[in-house]
Amino acid sequence: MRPSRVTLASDTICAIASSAAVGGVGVIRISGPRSLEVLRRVAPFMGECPEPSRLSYGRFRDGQGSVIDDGYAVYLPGPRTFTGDDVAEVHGHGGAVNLARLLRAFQAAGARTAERGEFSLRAFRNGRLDLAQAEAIADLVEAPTEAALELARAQYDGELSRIVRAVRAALTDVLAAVEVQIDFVDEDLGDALTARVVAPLRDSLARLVALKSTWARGRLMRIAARIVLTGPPNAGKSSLFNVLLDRSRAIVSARPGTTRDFLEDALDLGGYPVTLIDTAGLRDETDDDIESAGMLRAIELAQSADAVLWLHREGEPPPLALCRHPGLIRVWTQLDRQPAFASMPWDGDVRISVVTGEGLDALRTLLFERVVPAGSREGGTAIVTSERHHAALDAACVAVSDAIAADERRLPPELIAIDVKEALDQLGLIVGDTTTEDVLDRIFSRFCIGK
Ligand SMILES: Nc1nc2c(ncn2[C@@H]2O[C@H](COP(=O)(O)OP(=O)(O)OP(=O)(O)O)[C@@H](O)[C@H]2O)c(=O)[nH]1
Ligand SMILES: [Mg+2]
Repeated sequence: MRPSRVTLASDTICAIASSAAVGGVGVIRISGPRSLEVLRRVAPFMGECPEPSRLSYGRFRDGQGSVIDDGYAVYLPGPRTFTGDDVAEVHGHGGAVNLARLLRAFQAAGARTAERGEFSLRAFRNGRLDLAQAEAIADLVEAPTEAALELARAQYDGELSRIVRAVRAALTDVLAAVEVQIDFVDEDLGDALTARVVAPLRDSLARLVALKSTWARGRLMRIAARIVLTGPPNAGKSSLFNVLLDRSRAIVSARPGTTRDFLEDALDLGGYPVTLIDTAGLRDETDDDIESAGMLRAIELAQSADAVLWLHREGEPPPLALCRHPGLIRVWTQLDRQPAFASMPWDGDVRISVVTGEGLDALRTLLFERVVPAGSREGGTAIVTSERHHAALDAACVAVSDAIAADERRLPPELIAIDVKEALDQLGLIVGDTTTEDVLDRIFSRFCIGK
């Protein structure tokens, strides 16, 4: 079994903080009480007591004193560092092999390799960040679109936490008022106390419900919607796939049955990450078993998709399996080849040509509307983007509703107190005040090493 993270908190840890891939500069980060000692062994040019927060240039050496790289080093004494511990950083040359060698030098000098998310976990434990903020770091580095990045930044800046803390503070006051009722059970404290309980409970519930409702948008930011391109062979699915992705990703050819297995790629649809999937053309008959396997996959993928494009050149209807799909969009393709159709009335959704670009903006708008429900497009940046936070908010809403109902039914204050405490605990899970060790372990182990 892995040792608990708690017992390791006093170690000095090191990791490659930049990407280990090829890059001009690579960063190694060290954190812990022995950071300076470890740094001085690898970067002797730092001297006995380097000036804090100041970059110095020199050569890095391994345990035998051989030069292994050169670059900048900096020493950042705690507690006003990212982790709250003493921290050191070196900026050497980038590249996996070079950085691995530098890292080995730090290990030989006495630092242990950090576990996933261990820097962020330390920042959390040392009170530099709350849990929602620490989680936002992982979201920030993994953000698939700028809009998702924006939300991660807002959470990192504490926007979500501020609301959660404000509601927790209000509920803590409510709990105090309820406990007074418990203590003075024989006296009739009357309306004054009701005002200190019911009104703030209702206000808290409204705020929690509003915050919870942002999950509709946050979820779409986190879990890419799936859009599947279907249609008869040669309809132009792969051509549209390439145009939407803005690169030649799929093979396009005038030969029907070009695409067989499906292809998928990530697309930024008005700030929302989506997965676009190109599939094999659907036709009634084929004696090619590979093609029919491809067609089966196409149908399966389309059935479970958030949106399905049915592309066709001649008004062919979608197969029965798809025609009731709620996210179906019927697209008449290759309009430039059939100018006569352009003015004809038609009950499909959009007509396009990838050659002239006609209809493509309308198609993008339609896709956006189909994938992102109207109610979830607006809103500030205090958005719930985590399943975990959503579950806690949900439970907190239930608990506060129960407390309100208990008060209305004049149930004993002890029962109201139980509900309010439950809500407080649930909200505490979001900011990390009531989170257990195994939950912390699970959260931080999904981080990258070096974060
Ligand atoms: N003129 C014109 N040709 C198009 C257009 N879209 C596709 N084509 C052509 O139609 C042919 C078939 O295009 P693909 O994109 O390969 O069609 P597909 O639906 O992926 O076909 P399969 O993979 O075989 O199912 C190619 O020769 C394309 O160049 C269009 O908008 N205008
Ligand atoms: Mg194709």
